Amino acid sequence: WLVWRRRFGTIWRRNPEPRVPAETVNQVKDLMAAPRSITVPKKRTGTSYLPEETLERAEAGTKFEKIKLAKDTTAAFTDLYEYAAKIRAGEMTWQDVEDADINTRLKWTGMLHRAKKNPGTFMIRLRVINGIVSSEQMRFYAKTVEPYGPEVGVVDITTRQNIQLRGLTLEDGPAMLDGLHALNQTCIMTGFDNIRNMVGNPLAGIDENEMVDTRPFTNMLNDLVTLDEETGERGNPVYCNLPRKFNICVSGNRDDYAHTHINDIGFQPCAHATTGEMGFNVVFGGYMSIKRVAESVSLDLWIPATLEAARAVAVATLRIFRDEGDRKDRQKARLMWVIEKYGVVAFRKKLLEEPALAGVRVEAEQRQDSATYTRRELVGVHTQPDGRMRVGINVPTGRLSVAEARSIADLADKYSAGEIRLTVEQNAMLPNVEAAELAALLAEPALNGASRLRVEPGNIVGYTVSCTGSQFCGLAMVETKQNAERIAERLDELISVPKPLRIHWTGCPNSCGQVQCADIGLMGGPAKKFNPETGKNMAVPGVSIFVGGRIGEDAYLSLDPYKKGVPLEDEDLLPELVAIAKEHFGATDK
Ligand code: SRM
Ligand code: SF4
Repeated sequence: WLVWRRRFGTIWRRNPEPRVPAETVNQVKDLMAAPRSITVPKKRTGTSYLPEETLERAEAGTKFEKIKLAKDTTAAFTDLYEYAAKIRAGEMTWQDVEDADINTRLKWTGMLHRAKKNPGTFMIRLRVINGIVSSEQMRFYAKTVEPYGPEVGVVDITTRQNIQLRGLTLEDGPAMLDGLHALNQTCIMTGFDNIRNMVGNPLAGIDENEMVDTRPFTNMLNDLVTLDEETGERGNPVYCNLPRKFNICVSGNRDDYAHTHINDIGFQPCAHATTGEMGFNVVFGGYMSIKRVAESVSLDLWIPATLEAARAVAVATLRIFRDEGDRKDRQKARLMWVIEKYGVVAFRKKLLEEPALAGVRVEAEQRQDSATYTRRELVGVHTQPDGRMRVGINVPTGRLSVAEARSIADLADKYSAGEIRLTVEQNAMLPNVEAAELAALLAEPALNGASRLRVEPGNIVGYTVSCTGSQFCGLAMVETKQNAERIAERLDELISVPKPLRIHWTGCPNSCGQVQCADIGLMGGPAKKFNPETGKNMAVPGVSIFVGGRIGEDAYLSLDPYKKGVPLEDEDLLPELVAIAKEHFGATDK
């Protein structure tokens, strides 16, 4: 009895007499009554980082701001597991999940509900840092989507050098997330108001013209977003309540494969004019959207190419963006609008005053080497500085079937020590292929008809890019990937072009397919066509055509459509494309 009482006595006694001396009790009471001078640590959430003024604007903001405030987005990291467990236990279905959770907050776990096109299934947007994937990860993607069948269970390479998996159900989410984490990859904080995949140089480390190896930079930036510095856990609450999406990329050479001109922050490598020290000119505010497409602006700012300096620029910019970005109008909530609110000169001053940049050496923008530079191609076979080969493989419109994903993994294991690289043109590459093994690689059945993968796809098919389109995207006005693949093949039968013809497709004006950057950009939209049966012009799916976008050092965004309302049928579109290819890109009939 005594032993038992010593252990459980205080719990067992119904009315335990106070054991603390009365004097101490009174002291505690006084302390509680006194005005609080000690700050009680708040639970660290996305919202807890917002200053009072930002919080007020968020409270009066869009419905999405209210969703983020009603329940902090950091809750999604545990909600996913709880919902999945309950669904598996038969206690609820996905339809029972609160709308704001399933369609918005779960995006903080990288799971994007395909509510309109495939209700109950999710697209998973990964973080493929610098576009580098291992064969093991590629096999994991294939295994993850396989159960959902060939129509829905596909692996897409995206225009951010990234991967999206399709078909997953909510109850399968935790196993996918845990599996990814076990392979040192994540998908958290990739959708909605988050910082997207860190795009880098697909040739990092194997580049004869490399100025900066982008891999440490993209890794550092990825950690900044996805790791909580205080706890070491996944998900940094500091960036869990941004006003809108945010894009960062790091270029490693003059080719600018990462597209610094259309990212919110773009690091452009450039040596210091007097010392020769390698650094970055940093450009800001580039973006594309339904209402506005803006090229990045220079703030006349150069930093040394150190992780500390690049991190400081990102932290300072994100702090301003998070706290000062628009919360009332999502069309004005991108970084460029904050820059314009201040004006470029004042924004630069503000940025440099940020605590994160204290002690960081910032100089005026350095002038890039003026010698003419020719942008290099990524598709096909190219020799690396060490004599080995990089082999760029075309993945038509970035879509990989389960079998194709496994083929790439097998090829990587056999020829490139298990390494695969992705490009923003939605293609793949095998680096470090031994010259002696090249012939065997090029003779592999997977690259010669056994799958859609090809090393020599020609100047049209190999350079066709396409956004997701209406098959899975609820915002799409037209189907894109299938049209893009077919039109590229048909054009290739009709014409020859002397150099790559970059045709980009995008299903709506959000321009995920970056049509303004393309030689020829096709943006889904309304069109009319004469219908002989009714004798009237009828509404049909169509495209607006953009011509003359450029990428690389000489980047140019083609903002105004060349032609609008072209029906999306081969008999209408093909002649238009042939004519444009002949007039502007030196095409000749085959
Ligand atoms: Fe995008 C929204 C797909 C790159 C601008 N984008 C969407 C959503 C999430 C809409 C939705 O919920 O369905 C699309 C998902 C469809 C799906 O099922 O795949 C979607 N965007 C894509 C991807 C997959 C296109 C592709 O096939 O490659 C790209 C994924 C990149 C990644 O890995 O993270 C993708 N989106 C882009 C880019 C290009 C880029 O980043 O270089 C842009 C223009 C650049 C930019 O953001 O400034 C882009 N996506 C948008 C926008 C317009 C943003 C804005 O400020 O208004 C939306 C709409 C939105 O966010 O409200 C959007
Ligand atoms: Fe969807 Fe439009 Fe983006 Fe294409 S451009 S993926 S249709 S949002």
